[in-house]
Amino acid sequence: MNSANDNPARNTKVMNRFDLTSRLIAKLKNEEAVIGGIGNTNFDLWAAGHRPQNFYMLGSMGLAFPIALGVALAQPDRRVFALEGDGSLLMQLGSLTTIATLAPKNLTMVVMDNGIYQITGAQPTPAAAVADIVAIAVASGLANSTWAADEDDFERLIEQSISAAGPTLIGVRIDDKPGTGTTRRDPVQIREHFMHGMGVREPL
Ligand SMILES: Cc1ncc(C[n+]2csc(CCOP(=O)(O)OP(=O)(O)O)c2C)c(N)n1
Repeated sequence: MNSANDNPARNTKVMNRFDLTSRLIAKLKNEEAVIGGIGNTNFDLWAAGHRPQNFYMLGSMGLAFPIALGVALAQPDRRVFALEGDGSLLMQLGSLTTIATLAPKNLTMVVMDNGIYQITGAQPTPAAAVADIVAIAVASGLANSTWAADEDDFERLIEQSISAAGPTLIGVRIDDKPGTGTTRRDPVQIREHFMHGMGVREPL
């Protein structure tokens, strides 16, 4: 019988969202799309260096992976990364089975697991006590799902995902720090910039 102490996530290093996001952004050379989930994941994406290919989700939890799925299906030749908090993903777990079924091989998902709803006051998420998000992803059909042991492992898993035969999910344990920046809260502008970045709008 497994207990919370057997959770493989507990054996991984506690890292930092902004540091990991910056490491990811530093690797991008091919106009890859990056979708940041609500709050801290998109704040740190913004702070890591705004790019026209970044999309910043405002308002609703759990939509980074579904939006990224749509982009990955619409533009199969483009690599798509999605960053989501553990609390947000737990509100939208059905997206994992949908992604496993449609299986776009150009999609890499990163779950930033701090075990809390940091931005609303650090209430514990269910993931903190009992759930193993990577195990949930594997059971949802996403066989290529792994906890990153440390920063080097995270970078290796990101690179590996680019040539993977199917979608990849990477779980990272992170500290309780808030996001580093603040996204400009203008959804229309965010959408237009992103569509331009995806090459589906005339230049602004
Ligand atoms: C559907 C919905 N429920 C609740 C909220 C309020 N809310 C906004 S962000 C957030 C917590 C997000 O937690 P997590 O995804 O784990 O990210 P973290 O804040 O820890 O970085 C909550 C509860 C919301 N925006 N949308």
